[in-house]
Amino acid sequence: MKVIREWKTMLIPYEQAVEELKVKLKAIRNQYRELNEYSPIEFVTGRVKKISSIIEKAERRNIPLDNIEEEMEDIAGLRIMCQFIDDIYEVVNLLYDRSGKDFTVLYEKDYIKNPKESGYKSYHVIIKYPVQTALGTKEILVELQIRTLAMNFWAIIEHSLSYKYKSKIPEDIRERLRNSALAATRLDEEMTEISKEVRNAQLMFEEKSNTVRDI
Ligand code: 0O2
Repeated sequence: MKVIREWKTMLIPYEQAVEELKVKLKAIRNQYRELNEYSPIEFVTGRVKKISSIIEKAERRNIPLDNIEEEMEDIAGLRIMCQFIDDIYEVVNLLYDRSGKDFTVLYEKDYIKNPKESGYKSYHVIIKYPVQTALGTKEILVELQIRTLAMNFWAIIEHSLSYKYKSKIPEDIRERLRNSALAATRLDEEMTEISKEVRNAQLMFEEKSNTVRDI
């Protein structure tokens, strides 16, 4: 059984990984903005799982505490929020393009095409990230959750209700949450349609002004 001090020591490289990845992902967003280009990344957050949550999950998933670093992939987690569903896939491609450089993509879970029973939607990418420590390089697992603002809104509310009801949300509320997940999906789809219309209108406007200039 680990004592608190041992847990804290174990978690140091995880905190470092979260901080470094936040800087790297925010830098990608800023590069787009400096080039005056649309950024598929809206904002990034990150956290290291609380010790109590690690122990609770290890018990629930039957993971021996000695194996958690190999078997629990979300001790370090980052969330990448996007405006539109298409942006999520652009971010995923971006991660694959960088794979083998700063980090290595191990696998993914597409809860957008296959939502969870709760209604949860998000795209999870698990990476292996090398952290430079005083004792040498340590490779740790990091979970990147990529989602739209609407998916994030839903997940935050559902998560806090889950916490309040200690994961036993009453069936009527679960049903309403599933319905609100569908409403969030409709909102995302509608926003995508609107953005396409705006882009088409912009293209038509640019073509028109080019024709006027050519005359
Ligand atoms: P946190 O730190 O409180 O967010 P499991 O955790 O066993 O259900 P698994 O297979 O270990 O799932 O990993 P998975 O499916 O990738 O889920 C891990 C994380 O995804 C969760 O972390 C949540 O952040 C998010 N997630 C998954 N399902 C749901 C859901 O139904 N609702 C919400 N709001 N979030 C979900 P944790 O462990 O909850 O920790």
